[in-house]
Amino acid sequence: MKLTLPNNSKMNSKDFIYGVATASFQIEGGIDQRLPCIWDTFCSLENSIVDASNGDVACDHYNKWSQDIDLIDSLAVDAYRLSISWGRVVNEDGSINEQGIGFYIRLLDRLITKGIKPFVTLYHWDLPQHLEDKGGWLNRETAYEFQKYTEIVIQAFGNRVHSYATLNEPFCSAYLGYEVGIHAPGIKGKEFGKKAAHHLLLAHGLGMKSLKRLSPNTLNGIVLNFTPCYPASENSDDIKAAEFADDYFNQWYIKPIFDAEYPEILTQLPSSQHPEIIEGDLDIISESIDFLGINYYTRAVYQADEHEVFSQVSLKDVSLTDMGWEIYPQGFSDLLISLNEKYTLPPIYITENGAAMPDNIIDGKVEDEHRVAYYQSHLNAVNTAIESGVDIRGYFAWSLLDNLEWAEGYLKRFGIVYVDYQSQQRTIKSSGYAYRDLLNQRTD
Ligand code: IFM
Repeated sequence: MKLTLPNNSKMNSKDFIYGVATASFQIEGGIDQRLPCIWDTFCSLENSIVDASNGDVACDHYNKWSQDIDLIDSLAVDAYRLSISWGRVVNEDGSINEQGIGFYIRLLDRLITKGIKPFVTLYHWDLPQHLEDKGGWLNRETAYEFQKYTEIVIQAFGNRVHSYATLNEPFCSAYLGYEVGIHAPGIKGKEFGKKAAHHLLLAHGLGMKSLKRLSPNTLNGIVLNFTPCYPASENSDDIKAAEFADDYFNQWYIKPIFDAEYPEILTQLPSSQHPEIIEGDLDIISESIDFLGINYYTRAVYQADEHEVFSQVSLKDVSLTDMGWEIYPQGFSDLLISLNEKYTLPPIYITENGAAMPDNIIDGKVEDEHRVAYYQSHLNAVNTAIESGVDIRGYFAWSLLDNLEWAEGYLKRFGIVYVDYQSQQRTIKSSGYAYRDLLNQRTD
């Protein structure tokens, strides 16, 4: 099966950037050369990770980075989105870990030699444990520590980077990590989620200020994930429930950036759940950005709930990925179009999209046609949004490699390249070849 786009699609142009994405903790391993992070600690807790695994080796990218860049190059992509491990580049006393910086500099230099644009994410969830010990994202000071770390990275990397994103998916860090506790650091309590979110957004704003000052020529922004919320029925209570959920899970992270305020539902939340907002915070958070990264995987459907305002409905007879997430490409175009209507957006890059599928390697091949179908329908959805006037400049497949899927361990495979975790052998899947062929057929 091939991936194709309509002849007249802007996505066929070589100006449209295609890439693959990864994150440090999910692929690197090499834990002896960095500080412990909250995910190391979380993985060591009983019953935190489905297969009781950890990031000690992961895809051994720390050692295999050079051949992984050859692999990326062989996929004909324009860009590679990676994240930096904070605890690999900054020591506990705030000094620079030259060995860690050197690792990334070699990697960036190799990408540049190959003509691949580095899209660097500064924070993809691996907070150094010593900062968590001081309160992590519940401690306002962590936002200022992030700014210091950002400045170290910018100065060390010089002009090697094409684009910087401050944070990846602050919703996941805040809600999954500090409210429902299914991600590191595993803290549970409604009173914590929005507090952590505020400090993450503050970190983003402070980081943006440093990026603008010290790295004005890179494309600087943030990556947000969205799971669009649909009502279970036309009933007005269900519609209100879906709107509330949307504000709680999605708009909460974008509205302060573009409108310098939290969604109106803030007033409906008990004061124990309110973040502590100091005067000037929202001005910092709403620092203008050069691009918005959007990650999309699925949608969610909600109904009114007399106890909880909203509850999620599990749909029957719909196609699911191996994560149990509904395959709903229309949610992607609906999302992009609606965000474009609600906010005055800078150019958008789709920084993640992809699917976990139960892949098997047979006779040295992984024929993941379901994943190819997922990519096709979601690329079409991006094209639909572009045709409706949304300014989308790029698309990154999640993920380059099968990797550590957080609390799911290594059981869920998102890669367009299969990883045998015993031998660390990489095998390009059918989806990887289809993606490469799509990119190679671009003409202008
Ligand atoms: O693997 C994750 C990634 O780290 C962040 N976005 C969602 C992906 C799939 O769950």
